[in-house]
Amino acid sequence: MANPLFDQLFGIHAGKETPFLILKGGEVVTHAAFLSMAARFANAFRELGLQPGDRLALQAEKSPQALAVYAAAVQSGLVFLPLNTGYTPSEVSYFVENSGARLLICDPTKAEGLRPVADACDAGLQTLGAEGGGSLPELARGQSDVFETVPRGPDDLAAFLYTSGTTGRSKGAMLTQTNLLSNAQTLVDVWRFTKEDVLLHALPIFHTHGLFVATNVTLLSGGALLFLPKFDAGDVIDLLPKATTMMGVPTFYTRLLDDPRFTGDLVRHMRLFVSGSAPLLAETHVQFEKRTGHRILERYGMTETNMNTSNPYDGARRAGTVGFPLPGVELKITDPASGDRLPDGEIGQIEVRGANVFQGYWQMPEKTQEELRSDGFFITGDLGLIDDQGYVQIVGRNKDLIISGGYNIYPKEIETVLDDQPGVLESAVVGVPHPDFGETVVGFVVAEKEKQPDLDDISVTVAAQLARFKHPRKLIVLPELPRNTMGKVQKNLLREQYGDLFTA
Ligand code: MLC
Ligand code: AMP
Repeated sequence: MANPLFDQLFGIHAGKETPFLILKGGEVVTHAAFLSMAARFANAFRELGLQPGDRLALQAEKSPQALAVYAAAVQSGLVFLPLNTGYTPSEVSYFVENSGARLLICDPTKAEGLRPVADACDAGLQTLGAEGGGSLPELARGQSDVFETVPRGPDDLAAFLYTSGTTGRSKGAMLTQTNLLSNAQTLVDVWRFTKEDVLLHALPIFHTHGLFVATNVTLLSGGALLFLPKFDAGDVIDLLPKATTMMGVPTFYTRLLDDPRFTGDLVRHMRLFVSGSAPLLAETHVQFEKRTGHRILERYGMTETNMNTSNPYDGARRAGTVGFPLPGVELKITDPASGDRLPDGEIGQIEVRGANVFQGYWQMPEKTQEELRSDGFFITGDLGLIDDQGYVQIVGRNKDLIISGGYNIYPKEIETVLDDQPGVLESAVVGVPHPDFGETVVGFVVAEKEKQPDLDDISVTVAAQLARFKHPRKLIVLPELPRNTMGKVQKNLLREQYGDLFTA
């Protein structure tokens, strides 16, 4: 029996001395070297007692080794659970406990803080550093670089990606081999990836965009990644001459446009720029074309579904739209109240169905039922319409979500922390426009009677509990929150009133 995801992404490159990862300093990791590294990790996991189906959580800096942990997890039939490197131990604790992970791999600098987390959850703890050191590589060093791939079926789980929820509790989106593979195959086709492609990869590898879209598409087509540890405009500008394609969140493109070194000449040879994870402003689209002659291709996806729609490779890439449903993806606009399909041109909730759509949220049957219909349509929580030329436009969200620099932030999670602080009666968190991050977080607190909340103390507590990207960039004390007649907080009024805090 086979393991389709491993066989088609990784196995096909066995023994090839072709470049897979090209690092910032020019070092090359060939496909063969990468697969040897992955096999050693897989043998190490076996020695640690991991069994197929076990969850493996990884919170490590981006490196070839961290990517090889993904390959090793797939080869071993484990469920891979990548975690944002910004998460605090208390955030990581939830993911490890909720997923029942058997092993947590973290940066050596975080091991002390995470040891109690792993112990409390009865999980093993190994370390992996940004430069490839740590206890896991040490254990792997003594292992064979041959590993017999564990057989897996198309419906077996390959990954859990946690996505926050409106109730404040993150949900583990269960993704199968087919979910990942079918989407990667579609994207290779529609975006015309080949083994000649060199994709400039500056995204993190703990989210759908950097891990499944950029990496899987490159693996499947046999191309190479220019593998940068993070986005840095200077590094990207230095390396773009060596790339043929690039994928990024809108912040990447606005930061590049802000840099005078980013010129048309630098990228004339490029084949494709893709943007997603957050709305690309029409203005960015226009400026980018003016500067470079290239039209950014915007697409729309989600953790739960991988990619759903894309602007066309040939044909008009229209600013302010996310293009057409991908082959194999059905998309409809429905009335949020009745669930009935709405005619083209009308705004409603976006629902999608296809081999790309996840299996549900880990151990949350009610949440799964609320969002994943029995006929297979997933209610995305995004609001949109299909225009008269069939392009999908996202016009808003039916979920209380902020997207900052491509990271999703659920206000409820921050409100829960703010509400707990001394002197705070209640709070509300909203997203407001931000020139760099697209949106950013603002927190409003109402004081308890005759109390004065200490905003500095609150910031310190927030910092200890939540990842930096979730921290309110401004905290404001209000006498009361605006409410409608039903008593519901009118966040739209807060967004309107404070909408120009960062853009004025
Ligand atoms: C970093 N910071 C952020 C932040 N990223 N704050 C808010 N929002 C973010 N996204 C913090 C840093 O810790 C730092 O804190 C400060 O903000 C500014 O640092 P920076 O150096 O400017 O940050 P930087 O490292 O450059 O990160 C910005 C970024 C990065 C945009 C390059 O966030 C990024 O790579 N985003 C990509 C996210 C992504 O891959 N999303 C895909 C999700 S998948 P301090 O203390 O110094 O002020 C998905 C599905 C789909 O959505 O469709 O793709
Ligand atoms: P995540 O849960 O991190 O996968 O984020 C998914 C959400 O990002 C979607 O539900 C959308 O709200 C948003 N998103 C992704 N791509 C786009 C896009 N091109 N335009 C607007 N929003 C997007």
